[in-house]
Amino acid sequence: MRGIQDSRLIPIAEKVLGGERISFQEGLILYETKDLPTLMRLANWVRERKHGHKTYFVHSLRFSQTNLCYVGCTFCAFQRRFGEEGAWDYSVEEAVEWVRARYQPGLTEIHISSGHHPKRPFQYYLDLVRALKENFPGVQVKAWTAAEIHHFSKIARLPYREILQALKEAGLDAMPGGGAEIFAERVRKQIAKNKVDAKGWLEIHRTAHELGLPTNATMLYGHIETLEERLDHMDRLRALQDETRGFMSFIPLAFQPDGNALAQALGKREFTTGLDDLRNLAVARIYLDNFPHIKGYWATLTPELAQVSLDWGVSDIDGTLIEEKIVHAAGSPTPQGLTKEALAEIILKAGRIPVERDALYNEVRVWAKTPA
Ligand code: V47
Repeated sequence: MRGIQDSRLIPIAEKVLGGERISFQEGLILYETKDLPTLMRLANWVRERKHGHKTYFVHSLRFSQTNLCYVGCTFCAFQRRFGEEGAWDYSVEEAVEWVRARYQPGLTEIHISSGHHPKRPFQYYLDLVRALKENFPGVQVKAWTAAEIHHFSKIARLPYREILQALKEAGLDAMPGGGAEIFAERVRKQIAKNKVDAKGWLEIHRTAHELGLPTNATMLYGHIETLEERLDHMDRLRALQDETRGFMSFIPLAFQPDGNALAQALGKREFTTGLDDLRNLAVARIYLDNFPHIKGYWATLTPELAQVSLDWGVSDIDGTLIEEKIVHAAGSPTPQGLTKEALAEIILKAGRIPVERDALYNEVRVWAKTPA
Protein backbone atom coordinates (compact mmCIF):
# COMPACT_ATOMS: atom_id res chain seq x y z
CA MET A 1 0.00 0.00 0.00
CA ARG A 2 1.42 3.38 -1.01
CA GLY A 3 1.28 6.69 0.78
CA ILE A 4 1.49 5.44 4.38
CA GLN A 5 2.46 8.45 6.52
CA ASP A 6 2.90 6.70 9.88
CA SER A 7 5.69 4.15 9.52
CA ARG A 8 4.24 2.10 12.41
CA LEU A 9 1.38 1.24 10.06
CA ILE A 10 3.61 -0.40 7.45
CA PRO A 11 3.89 -3.82 9.16
CA ILE A 12 0.22 -3.60 10.17
CA ALA A 13 -0.80 -2.95 6.57
CA GLU A 14 1.30 -5.90 5.44
CA LYS A 15 -0.51 -8.14 7.89
CA VAL A 16 -3.97 -6.85 7.01
CA LEU A 17 -3.44 -7.10 3.27
CA GLY A 18 -1.95 -10.56 3.76
CA GLY A 19 -5.07 -11.68 5.67
CA GLU A 20 -3.11 -11.99 8.91
CA ARG A 21 -4.51 -11.09 12.31
CA ILE A 22 -3.21 -8.00 14.13
CA SER A 23 -2.12 -8.03 17.78
CA PHE A 24 -3.43 -6.05 20.75
CA GLN A 25 -0.44 -3.68 20.57
CA GLU A 26 -1.07 -3.11 16.89
CA GLY A 27 -4.72 -2.40 17.64
CA LEU A 28 -3.57 0.31 20.06
CA ILE A 29 -1.41 1.86 17.35
CA LEU A 30 -4.52 2.06 15.17
CA TYR A 31 -6.29 3.93 17.96
CA GLU A 32 -3.36 6.35 18.31
CA THR A 33 -2.24 7.02 14.78
CA LYS A 34 -2.78 10.38 13.13
CA ASP A 35 -2.58 8.69 9.73
CA LEU A 36 -6.33 8.45 9.38
CA PRO A 37 -6.34 8.03 5.58
CA THR A 38 -4.33 4.80 5.94
CA LEU A 39 -6.56 3.56 8.74
CA MET A 40 -9.61 4.22 6.56
CA ARG A 41 -8.10 2.51 3.53
CA LEU A 42 -7.18 -0.59 5.54
CA ALA A 43 -10.64 -0.88 7.09
CA ASN A 44 -12.28 -0.37 3.73
CA TRP A 45 -10.02 -2.98 2.21
CA VAL A 46 -11.16 -5.56 4.77
CA ARG A 47 -14.80 -4.57 4.26
CA GLU A 48 -14.58 -4.84 0.48
CA ARG A 49 -12.73 -8.15 0.66
CA LYS A 50 -15.60 -9.55 2.71
CA HIS A 51 -18.60 -7.88 1.04
CA GLY A 52 -17.54 -5.86 -1.99
CA HIS A 53 -19.86 -2.85 -2.15
CA LYS A 54 -22.84 -4.61 -0.64
CA THR A 55 -24.28 -2.73 2.33
CA TYR A 56 -26.99 -4.36 4.41
CA PHE A 57 -30.09 -3.09 6.21
CA VAL A 58 -33.23 -4.64 7.69
CA HIS A 59 -36.86 -3.59 8.05
CA SER A 60 -37.00 -3.68 11.83
CA LEU A 61 -39.53 -2.80 14.51
CA ARG A 62 -38.04 -2.07 17.93
CA PHE A 63 -40.15 -3.26 20.83
CA SER A 64 -39.77 -3.27 24.60
CA GLN A 65 -42.42 -5.10 26.58
CA THR A 66 -41.44 -3.02 29.62
CA ASN A 67 -39.12 -0.25 30.70
CA LEU A 68 -39.42 -1.28 34.36
CA CYS A 69 -35.96 -2.27 35.55
CA TYR A 70 -34.25 -2.86 38.88
CA VAL A 71 -30.71 -2.97 37.51
CA GLY A 72 -29.95 0.76 37.54
CA CYS A 73 -27.20 1.02 34.90
CA THR A 74 -25.86 4.55 35.19
CA PHE A 75 -25.77 5.22 31.41
CA CYS A 76 -29.44 4.33 30.92
CA ALA A 77 -32.18 6.92 30.47
CA PHE A 78 -34.76 4.33 29.43
CA GLN A 79 -35.36 2.55 32.75
CA ARG A 80 -38.29 3.37 35.05
CA ARG A 81 -39.31 2.26 38.55
CA PHE A 82 -42.80 1.00 39.49
CA GLY A 83 -45.23 3.90 39.66
CA GLU A 84 -42.84 6.31 37.97
CA GLU A 85 -44.20 8.53 35.21
CA GLY A 86 -43.66 7.07 31.76
CA ALA A 87 -43.38 3.44 32.97
CA TRP A 88 -45.04 0.68 30.93
CA ASP A 89 -45.42 -3.05 31.33
CA TYR A 90 -47.45 -4.86 28.66
CA SER A 91 -49.30 -8.13 29.00
CA VAL A 92 -48.84 -10.58 26.12
CA GLU A 93 -52.14 -9.38 24.58
CA GLU A 94 -51.13 -5.72 24.90
CA ALA A 95 -47.77 -6.49 23.34
CA VAL A 96 -49.40 -8.14 20.34
CA GLU A 97 -51.75 -5.16 19.92
CA TRP A 98 -48.83 -2.73 20.19
CA VAL A 99 -47.01 -4.55 17.40
CA ARG A 100 -50.18 -4.89 15.30
CA ALA A 101 -50.74 -1.13 15.42
CA ARG A 102 -47.26 -0.59 13.95
CA TYR A 103 -47.00 -3.61 11.68
CA GLN A 104 -46.15 -2.83 8.05
CA PRO A 105 -46.16 -5.27 5.13
CA GLY A 106 -42.62 -6.40 4.48
CA LEU A 107 -41.60 -6.05 8.13
CA THR A 108 -38.80 -8.57 8.63
CA GLU A 109 -37.80 -8.52 12.26
CA ILE A 110 -39.09 -7.57 15.67
CA HIS A 111 -36.10 -6.62 17.78
CA ILE A 112 -36.79 -6.74 21.52
CA SER A 113 -34.66 -5.31 24.27
CA SER A 114 -36.14 -4.04 27.51
CA GLY A 115 -35.98 -3.61 31.28
CA HIS A 116 -35.39 -6.38 33.80
CA HIS A 117 -38.88 -6.74 35.25
CA PRO A 118 -38.62 -7.97 38.83
CA LYS A 119 -41.88 -9.96 38.86
CA ARG A 120 -42.83 -11.41 35.48
CA PRO A 121 -42.25 -15.20 35.44
CA PHE A 122 -40.18 -16.82 32.68
CA GLN A 123 -43.35 -18.37 31.22
CA TYR A 124 -44.49 -14.87 30.22
CA TYR A 125 -41.51 -14.49 27.87
CA LEU A 126 -42.13 -17.86 26.25
CA ASP A 127 -45.80 -16.93 25.76
CA LEU A 128 -44.76 -13.58 24.28
CA VAL A 129 -42.43 -15.11 21.68
CA ARG A 130 -45.09 -17.68 20.73
CA ALA A 131 -47.80 -15.04 20.44
CA LEU A 132 -45.63 -12.81 18.24
CA LYS A 133 -44.74 -15.71 15.94
CA GLU A 134 -48.39 -16.82 15.71
CA ASN A 135 -49.80 -13.36 15.06
CA PHE A 136 -47.09 -12.19 12.65
CA PRO A 137 -46.06 -15.27 10.70
CA GLY A 138 -42.93 -14.82 8.66
CA VAL A 139 -41.57 -12.10 10.94
CA GLN A 140 -38.38 -13.04 12.78
CA VAL A 141 -38.06 -12.41 16.50
CA LYS A 142 -34.61 -11.22 17.57
CA ALA A 143 -35.08 -10.90 21.25
CA TRP A 144 -33.50 -10.20 24.59
CA THR A 145 -29.94 -9.36 25.33
CA ALA A 146 -27.68 -11.59 27.36
CA ALA A 147 -28.41 -9.33 30.34
CA GLU A 148 -32.08 -10.27 30.11
CA ILE A 149 -31.30 -13.97 29.55
CA HIS A 150 -29.23 -13.84 32.75
CA HIS A 151 -32.23 -12.27 34.53
CA PHE A 152 -34.57 -15.02 33.21
CA SER A 153 -32.12 -17.62 34.43
CA LYS A 154 -32.21 -16.09 37.91
CA ILE A 155 -36.00 -15.83 38.16
CA ALA A 156 -36.63 -19.29 36.69
CA ARG A 157 -33.65 -20.85 38.54
CA LEU A 158 -32.65 -22.59 35.34
CA PRO A 159 -29.27 -22.72 33.61
CA TYR A 160 -28.68 -20.51 30.56
CA ARG A 161 -28.87 -23.51 28.24
CA GLU A 162 -32.39 -24.44 29.33
CA ILE A 163 -33.59 -20.84 29.10
CA LEU A 164 -32.21 -20.44 25.59
CA GLN A 165 -33.43 -23.84 24.44
CA ALA A 166 -36.96 -23.08 25.66
CA LEU A 167 -36.96 -19.67 23.95
CA LYS A 168 -35.70 -21.25 20.75
CA GLU A 169 -38.46 -23.85 20.87
CA ALA A 170 -40.99 -21.04 21.40
CA GLY A 171 -39.76 -19.44 18.15
CA LEU A 172 -36.81 -17.18 18.98
CA ASP A 173 -34.70 -16.63 15.83
CA ALA A 174 -31.69 -14.67 17.09
CA MET A 175 -30.41 -12.51 19.94
CA PRO A 176 -29.41 -8.84 19.90
CA GLY A 177 -25.98 -7.83 21.11
CA GLY A 178 -26.83 -5.46 23.94
CA GLY A 179 -25.82 -5.67 27.57
CA ALA A 180 -22.15 -6.05 26.66
CA GLU A 181 -21.32 -2.40 27.49
CA ILE A 182 -17.59 -2.64 28.32
CA PHE A 183 -16.38 -5.96 29.67
CA ALA A 184 -13.54 -4.58 31.82
CA GLU A 185 -14.38 -4.96 35.49
CA ARG A 186 -13.12 -1.44 36.37
CA VAL A 187 -15.70 0.16 34.08
CA ARG A 188 -18.48 -2.36 34.56
CA LYS A 189 -18.62 -1.83 38.29
CA GLN A 190 -19.10 1.89 37.73
CA ILE A 191 -21.69 1.78 34.95
CA ALA A 192 -23.49 -1.57 35.19
CA LYS A 193 -22.67 -3.11 38.53
CA ASN A 194 -25.92 -5.08 38.92
CA LYS A 195 -25.95 -6.41 35.38
CA VAL A 196 -24.64 -9.76 34.15
CA ASP A 197 -20.82 -9.71 34.30
CA ALA A 198 -18.51 -10.18 31.32
CA LYS A 199 -18.05 -13.90 31.99
CA GLY A 200 -21.82 -14.45 32.10
CA TRP A 201 -22.42 -12.36 28.97
CA LEU A 202 -19.87 -14.37 27.01
CA GLU A 203 -21.12 -17.67 28.39
CA ILE A 204 -24.68 -16.86 27.30
CA HIS A 205 -23.57 -16.04 23.77
CA ARG A 206 -21.41 -19.16 23.64
CA THR A 207 -24.42 -21.24 24.69
CA ALA A 208 -26.71 -19.52 22.18
CA HIS A 209 -24.22 -20.25 19.40
CA GLU A 210 -23.96 -23.88 20.46
CA LEU A 211 -27.75 -24.13 20.24
CA GLY A 212 -27.75 -22.64 16.75
CA LEU A 213 -28.99 -19.18 17.75
CA PRO A 214 -26.97 -16.48 15.98
CA THR A 215 -26.25 -13.32 17.96
CA ASN A 216 -24.69 -9.86 17.75
CA ALA A 217 -22.32 -8.02 20.05
CA THR A 218 -22.35 -4.36 21.07
CA MET A 219 -19.86 -2.07 22.81
CA LEU A 220 -20.93 1.11 24.60
CA TYR A 221 -18.10 3.62 24.18
CA GLY A 222 -17.37 7.29 24.70
CA HIS A 223 -17.81 7.52 28.49
CA ILE A 224 -15.19 6.42 31.07
CA GLU A 225 -13.50 3.60 29.22
CA THR A 226 -9.89 3.73 28.02
CA LEU A 227 -8.77 2.73 24.53
CA GLU A 228 -7.14 -0.37 26.05
CA GLU A 229 -10.50 -1.31 27.54
CA ARG A 230 -12.22 -0.93 24.16
CA LEU A 231 -9.64 -3.25 22.62
CA ASP A 232 -9.88 -5.68 25.51
CA HIS A 233 -13.63 -5.82 24.82
CA MET A 234 -13.04 -6.62 21.18
CA ASP A 235 -10.32 -9.09 22.07
CA ARG A 236 -12.69 -11.15 24.22
CA LEU A 237 -15.26 -11.15 21.41
CA ARG A 238 -12.67 -12.17 18.84
CA ALA A 239 -11.59 -15.10 21.02
CA LEU A 240 -15.16 -16.34 21.46
CA GLN A 241 -15.91 -15.95 17.78
CA ASP A 242 -12.85 -18.11 17.00
CA GLU A 243 -14.53 -20.87 18.97
CA THR A 244 -18.16 -20.55 17.90
CA ARG A 245 -18.51 -18.45 14.72
CA GLY A 246 -21.98 -17.49 15.97
CA PHE A 247 -21.67 -13.68 15.91
CA MET A 248 -23.15 -11.92 12.90
CA SER A 249 -22.21 -8.33 13.60
CA PHE A 250 -20.40 -6.02 15.98
CA ILE A 251 -22.14 -2.76 16.88
CA PRO A 252 -20.26 0.06 18.59
CA LEU A 253 -22.83 2.25 20.40
CA ALA A 254 -21.72 5.83 20.94
CA PHE A 255 -22.72 6.98 24.43
CA GLN A 256 -25.69 9.40 24.36
CA PRO A 257 -25.35 11.75 27.30
CA ASP A 258 -28.87 12.98 28.13
CA GLY A 259 -31.02 12.07 31.10
CA ASN A 260 -28.70 9.55 32.69
CA ALA A 261 -26.72 9.53 35.92
CA LEU A 262 -23.39 8.75 34.24
CA ALA A 263 -23.52 11.85 32.06
CA GLN A 264 -24.50 13.93 35.07
CA ALA A 265 -21.67 12.53 37.15
CA LEU A 266 -19.20 13.27 34.36
CA GLY A 267 -20.63 16.72 33.79
CA LYS A 268 -20.68 15.61 30.19
CA ARG A 269 -22.84 17.27 27.58
CA GLU A 270 -21.13 16.57 24.32
CA PHE A 271 -21.51 13.46 22.17
CA THR A 272 -18.56 11.46 20.86
CA THR A 273 -16.82 13.19 17.97
CA GLY A 274 -17.30 12.04 14.40
CA LEU A 275 -13.63 11.17 14.11
CA ASP A 276 -13.70 9.06 17.27
CA ASP A 277 -16.75 7.22 15.89
CA LEU A 278 -15.12 6.57 12.52
CA ARG A 279 -11.77 5.55 13.98
CA ASN A 280 -13.50 3.19 16.38
CA LEU A 281 -15.43 1.52 13.53
CA ALA A 282 -12.27 1.18 11.45
CA VAL A 283 -10.29 -0.36 14.32
CA ALA A 284 -13.17 -2.78 14.94
CA ARG A 285 -13.25 -3.76 11.27
CA ILE A 286 -9.54 -4.52 11.26
CA TYR A 287 -9.31 -6.10 14.72
CA LEU A 288 -12.43 -8.28 14.50
CA ASP A 289 -11.24 -10.14 11.44
CA ASN A 290 -13.61 -13.04 12.17
CA PHE A 291 -16.80 -10.94 12.45
CA PRO A 292 -18.84 -10.87 9.23
CA HIS A 293 -20.16 -7.32 9.75
CA ILE A 294 -19.41 -4.07 11.56
CA LYS A 295 -22.59 -2.04 11.97
CA GLY A 296 -22.73 1.72 11.65
CA TYR A 297 -25.72 2.28 13.94
CA TRP A 298 -27.26 5.45 12.52
CA ALA A 299 -29.36 6.07 15.65
CA THR A 300 -26.17 6.96 17.54
CA LEU A 301 -23.96 8.05 14.62
CA THR A 302 -26.62 10.08 12.76
CA PRO A 303 -27.62 8.96 9.24
CA GLU A 304 -25.07 11.38 7.74
CA LEU A 305 -22.11 9.90 9.60
CA ALA A 306 -23.41 6.36 9.05
CA GLN A 307 -23.19 7.13 5.33
CA VAL A 308 -19.57 8.27 5.68
CA SER A 309 -18.82 5.20 7.80
CA LEU A 310 -19.39 2.98 4.75
CA ASP A 311 -15.84 3.94 3.74
CA TRP A 312 -14.50 3.14 7.24
CA GLY A 313 -15.25 -0.58 7.45
CA VAL A 314 -19.01 -0.57 7.89
CA SER A 315 -21.08 -3.03 5.82
CA ASP A 316 -24.42 -2.74 7.64
CA ILE A 317 -26.44 0.25 8.84
CA ASP A 318 -28.96 -1.77 10.88
CA GLY A 319 -32.33 -0.72 9.57
CA THR A 320 -35.58 1.16 9.69
CA LEU A 321 -35.52 1.12 13.54
CA ILE A 322 -39.21 1.92 13.89
CA GLU A 323 -39.90 3.13 17.46
CA GLU A 324 -36.29 2.98 18.68
CA LYS A 325 -36.50 4.26 22.26
CA ILE A 326 -33.33 3.35 24.15
CA VAL A 327 -30.84 5.76 22.61
CA HIS A 328 -33.55 8.33 21.92
CA ALA A 329 -34.35 8.45 25.64
CA ALA A 330 -30.70 9.39 26.15
CA GLY A 331 -30.73 12.26 23.69
CA SER A 332 -30.11 10.85 20.23
CA PRO A 333 -31.16 13.69 17.91
CA THR A 334 -31.95 11.31 15.03
CA PRO A 335 -35.43 10.46 13.67
CA GLN A 336 -37.32 7.63 15.38
CA GLY A 337 -37.16 5.46 12.30
CA LEU A 338 -36.20 5.84 8.63
CA THR A 339 -37.95 4.34 5.63
CA LYS A 340 -36.37 1.60 3.56
CA GLU A 341 -36.25 4.07 0.67
CA ALA A 342 -34.29 6.58 2.76
CA LEU A 343 -31.80 3.90 3.83
CA ALA A 344 -31.34 2.66 0.27
CA GLU A 345 -30.77 6.25 -0.86
CA ILE A 346 -28.11 6.82 1.82
CA ILE A 347 -26.27 3.71 0.65
CA LEU A 348 -26.64 4.40 -3.08
CA LYS A 349 -25.40 7.95 -2.72
CA ALA A 350 -22.27 6.60 -1.03
CA GLY A 351 -21.62 4.53 -4.14
CA ARG A 352 -22.53 1.22 -2.50
CA ILE A 353 -25.14 -1.46 -3.18
CA PRO A 354 -28.11 -1.49 -0.78
CA VAL A 355 -29.10 -5.01 0.22
CA GLU A 356 -32.21 -5.48 2.31
CA ARG A 357 -31.65 -8.48 4.60
CA ASP A 358 -33.45 -10.41 7.29
CA ALA A 359 -32.35 -10.81 10.91
CA LEU A 360 -30.03 -13.67 9.90
CA TYR A 361 -28.45 -11.84 6.94
CA ASN A 362 -30.37 -13.73 4.27
CA GLU A 363 -30.82 -11.35 1.36
CA VAL A 364 -34.39 -10.13 0.88
CA ARG A 365 -33.88 -7.64 -1.95
CA VAL A 366 -31.03 -5.92 -3.73
CA TRP A 367 -31.97 -2.29 -4.36
CA ALA A 368 -30.22 -1.93 -7.68
CA LYS A 369 -31.49 1.46 -8.78
CA THR A 370 -32.34 4.68 -7.01
CA PRO A 371 -35.81 4.06 -5.60
CA ALA A 372 -38.68 6.21 -6.91
O1 V47 B 1 -26.79 -2.58 26.09
C1 V47 B 1 -28.31 2.22 26.66
C2 V47 B 1 -27.24 0.75 24.91
C3 V47 B 1 -28.01 -1.30 24.44
C4 V47 B 1 -27.42 4.13 26.09
O2 V47 B 1 -28.03 -6.53 18.11
C5 V47 B 1 -27.05 3.19 25.14
O3 V47 B 1 -28.36 -5.45 16.28
C6 V47 B 1 -25.86 4.77 23.96
O4 V47 B 1 -29.13 -4.26 22.33
N1 V47 B 1 -26.16 5.72 24.88
C7 V47 B 1 -29.25 -2.06 24.05
N2 V47 B 1 -26.28 3.50 24.08
C8 V47 B 1 -29.47 -1.94 22.55
C9 V47 B 1 -29.11 -3.19 21.79
C10 V47 B 1 -28.81 -3.07 20.35
C11 V47 B 1 -28.73 -1.85 19.71
C12 V47 B 1 -28.48 -1.84 18.34
C13 V47 B 1 -28.33 -2.99 17.62
C14 V47 B 1 -28.40 -4.21 18.27
C15 V47 B 1 -28.25 -5.47 17.52
C16 V47 B 1 -28.63 -4.26 19.65
O5 V47 B 1 -28.30 0.09 24.32
C17 V47 B 1 -27.53 -1.43 25.84
C18 V47 B 1 -26.65 -0.19 25.95
O6 V47 B 1 -25.33 -0.45 25.59
N3 V47 B 1 -27.58 2.02 25.54
N4 V47 B 1 -28.21 3.54 27.01
C19 V47 B 1 -26.93 5.45 25.96
N5 V47 B 1 -27.16 6.39 26.89
